[in-house]
This record gives sequence, C-alpha cells and structure tokens, in this order.
Amino acid sequence: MRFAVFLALGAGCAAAVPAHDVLSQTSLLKGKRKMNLLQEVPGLVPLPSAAKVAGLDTNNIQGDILVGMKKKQERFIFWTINDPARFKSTLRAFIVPQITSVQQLLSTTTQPLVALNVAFSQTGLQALNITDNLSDAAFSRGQFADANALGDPDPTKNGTAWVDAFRGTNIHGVFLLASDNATLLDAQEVVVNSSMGSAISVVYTLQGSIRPGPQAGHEAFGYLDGVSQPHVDGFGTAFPGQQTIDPGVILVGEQGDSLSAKRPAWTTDGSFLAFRQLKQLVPEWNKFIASSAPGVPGLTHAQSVALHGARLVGRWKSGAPVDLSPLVDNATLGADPTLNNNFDYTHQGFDLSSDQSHCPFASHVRKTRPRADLDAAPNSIIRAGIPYGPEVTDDELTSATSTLDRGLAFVSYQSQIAKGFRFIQASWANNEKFSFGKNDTTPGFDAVIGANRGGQRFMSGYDINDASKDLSLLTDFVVSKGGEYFFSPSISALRDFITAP
Ligand code: N7H
Repeated sequence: MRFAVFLALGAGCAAAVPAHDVLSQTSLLKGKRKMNLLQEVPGLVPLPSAAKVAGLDTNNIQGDILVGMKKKQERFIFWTINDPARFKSTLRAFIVPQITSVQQLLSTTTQPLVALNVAFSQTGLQALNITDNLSDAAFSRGQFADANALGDPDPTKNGTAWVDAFRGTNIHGVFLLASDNATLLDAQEVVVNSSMGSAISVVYTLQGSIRPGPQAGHEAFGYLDGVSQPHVDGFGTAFPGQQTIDPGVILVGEQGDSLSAKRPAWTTDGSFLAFRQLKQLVPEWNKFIASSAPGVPGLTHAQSVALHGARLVGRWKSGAPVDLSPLVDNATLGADPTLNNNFDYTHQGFDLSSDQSHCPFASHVRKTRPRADLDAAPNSIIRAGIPYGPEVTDDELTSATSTLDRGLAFVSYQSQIAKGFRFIQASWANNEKFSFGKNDTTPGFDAVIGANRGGQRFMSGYDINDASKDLSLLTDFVVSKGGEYFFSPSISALRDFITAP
C-alpha cells in the first residue's frame, strides 16, 4: 500500500512526503554521535562535568536552558496547532522520548545526533486546553503586545521590520533542533514535521549557525559572544567574576523564584524562553564606527576605530573587557575564562560614579549587567542565541549597505520575563537615565540594543578623553524583527501533564 505523510515546508504550506523518503531520513538519524555537538570556544566558561552538577534534576530540564550557548547549528521551527488531539498523542509517543536534557548535552557520549527541545506560547497552551495561569503577564499577552514596551517601532504599521509570523498570537510553539551538520538537521526536520503531519502547520523557520573559521563564537559584528553567563547555583562551579544566582532566577519553582507559590506544580523546572530575531546592520555599523571614532593620542586610526567599537560593546572583539584592557585589545585575556570576566568597573583611585575612562556607562555589557553599579541578581538571564544569515559580502562591505538578512537569533531563559529579558531591554538598555547615581544623569541608550521605537538615540562617555561628549547613534544597527515568548516545560511535565491522555 502506498501512503504519504505530510511535511510542512514553510509559511502555511504543507506538502506530502513519500513514506520512503521519511524512512531514509529516519535512518540518517540512527547511530551514535562521535563529535561533540557543541563547540568549545576559547574564552567561554567550559561546561561542568556531570560530576559537578549538584541539586538540580538535570535529567528533567530541557538542555537548551542551561547549555544553550555553544551550538554549532540550530533550527527554530515555529508552528501553530491544527489538531490538538493528534498533536498531543504524537508529542507523547514520538517527540517527548526524544527531548534532550541538560544531562545528555554534557557529554558527547550521551548527546543525540540532533538535540530536540520544545516550547509553547500562551496561545499554544490554550490550544491544548491548558488554562493554568503561569503568573507571567508578558508571556500571557505574547510578545506582539509587548513591542512598544520593548522599544520596537510600531509593528502594526506599514514598513514594520517584524516578520509576519510574529505579528499576532498565531504561533503556538517552537521546536529547537541543534546539531553540527545541516544534513542531520534536515533529516530531523522531515521526521519531526512528518510525524506531526496535519496536526500542525509550520508558520516560520529560522536557521542559525556558528560563524566560520576564526569567527566561531563571535556574533555578526565580530565580538566574542556568550562570555559572561550567570553561574546557576548547583550547576558547576563559578568562574572568577561570574555572578552566582539562585536556580529559581532561571528555573520556575526552584529556590529564588519569588512566584513559586502561585505557579502550578507542573511548571517546576521549566523556564520562560524569550525569542527575538535581531537583524544586525553589519556594514552600516562598521562604517559608523570608522567614521565616528575619536582620535586617541598614541593610537593609530585603526586602533582608535577598534577602541571605539569596543567601548560601545564593553568588550573587544577577542572578548577581553575594556574595563580591564582600556586602550588595546588583549587576545590572551579574551581567551581566558578565568580572567576575562573578573571585573566590576571599580578601580582604585577612580570614582565609580564618574569614571568612564575604563568603560562607558552606556556600553552594552555595562547596561545589561551593571556589576558594581547595581547588584541585581534577579535580573539575570541565560543567553542561548546563535547567529543567523550569511557572512557579509564584498558588495555589502563596499557599499556599506546590508542587502542580506543576518543577525542574532536571540534566546534568553528566565523564570520571570518581566525580571529577565524584558527588564534588561526596557528598563536598562532603553532607559537613557540608567545607570542611576552617576555624575551624568543621562548616560544614554545601550549603544548596541538600546531602542527608542525608531527615534533618535545617543550615548555619553564614548570618548575616552572627554566623557562629557554625547555620541548620536545615527540609526538602529540592531533591528528587531520581532519574536515570541514561550514556556519550555520540564521533560516530566511534557510527559505527565501536557501530553497526558
Ligand atoms: Fe548582548 N554584541 O555583539 O554587542 N552581548 N547582544 N544582549 N548581552 C554581550 O559576555 C549583542 C542582547 C546581554 O554579564 C556581549 O557574552 C548583540 C539582548 C547580557 O557582562 C556581546 C545583540 C540582551 C550580556 C553582545 C545582543 C542582551 C551580554 C559580550 C543583538 C538582553 C552579558 C560577550 C544583536 C535584553 C553582560 C558576552 C555581562 C553580552 C552583543 C543582544 C544581554 C559581544 C550584537 C537583546 C546580559
């Protein structure tokens, strides 16, 4: 008997995939992994060994939540549920047994060929008739309703950069597929989508990849990314300068989640996932940095330009913090995770409330983690994003104009969106008055991600020799293409609650 299963191919369209094709893809997914699925990037804190994990049920926590930053390739598949009954039964029988835990990701020998995680939006839970209140207002409303609060230009207006699929509350969930090779990702995508068949429609996909060669681990502007992550108490040991946080800052229901008592028991060990597609105008950024760099005595023009970019980010391209290396890059420092995070903006003989000679108040890393400026452990997130899009072409470089879409598939995990991603973006990055208590009461916008609904932005303190000058940030070099808020449940919740018959 000949039969076909359905494979959703892209925005709204579904095509039949012959069963033998699905079988051949399935066979690609058999076998053992020989190479680490994750990239060990110099400068980033190494993963804890299984032996150093204490007190957290790492077999029950979806892997991306605590081990998300080092993926080589990742595919985000966003979908809407058409047939809740079929969706539930397929998820239970086929997807849940394959969900990859934190524990599995910690060793190559236990990693699958393709890691698979799943998360649901508020409307996705509703589609499954789950009406519990998760006590997270941002999640309940969805990100589209939050665009204004996040500083995005109005996504309901013509000309919005928001991807159509993110406009509204139509997305019910996302599969996160991670591997080291596109053939395996393709195979898993076919197998997962065809198992779901008409139970879902895929409304959007985004492919992320680690950048090639020496850019591995660097985001699209060229800076090493993922250097500073909080240390979740119980998960490995803290490196110098790493902020130790209660597990409940990231994991719902754990010690430190102030809303535990209000949340249904099944949400324990889950985490809220904030997804954002952030387009980066790389040639435009390069041109702006080159043309606005103040000359610095003793530095060549190229060195002044590199310093200017580093002061806007707060780290050099190597990952070395400007707070520790304020004039020139230091690749050895950047590559050493025992040194590259060990700073807090205080320096003997310098006043924390006025010193910007080491690092501007409005640099990206200082805005998003103020360290000694403000002790704010509950406002921590774990970042698990990955770059997307092609490398910059020669034509784009020459014309200083982006013609291709590239940037960051931003993912953060937190137990409360209002205290995590949303707070950092809205109350710190977009708040020209933050950090507080400085001699300059308006330090300006986060130079990288600060957003003013498309309006003008500025930062102060960019010039190492004259902190009184403001820099007009001519355009948004990071453009929000929107996103959605999701909840990433524990594996037992997926099995015993979400898909319970
Ligand atoms: Fe950010 N960038 O290249 O400039 N980020 N980030 N980020 N970010 C960090 O420590 C970047 C974004 C945080 O603990 C580094 O990983 C870009 C959003 C936090 O010292 C670099 C985009 C939010 C930290 C970048 C982007 C954050 C951090 C330094 C968008 C939250 C840790 C390397 C396209 C709302 C701060 C590192 C600390 C670091 C960049 C987005 C937050 C290089 C290009 C949306 C908390």
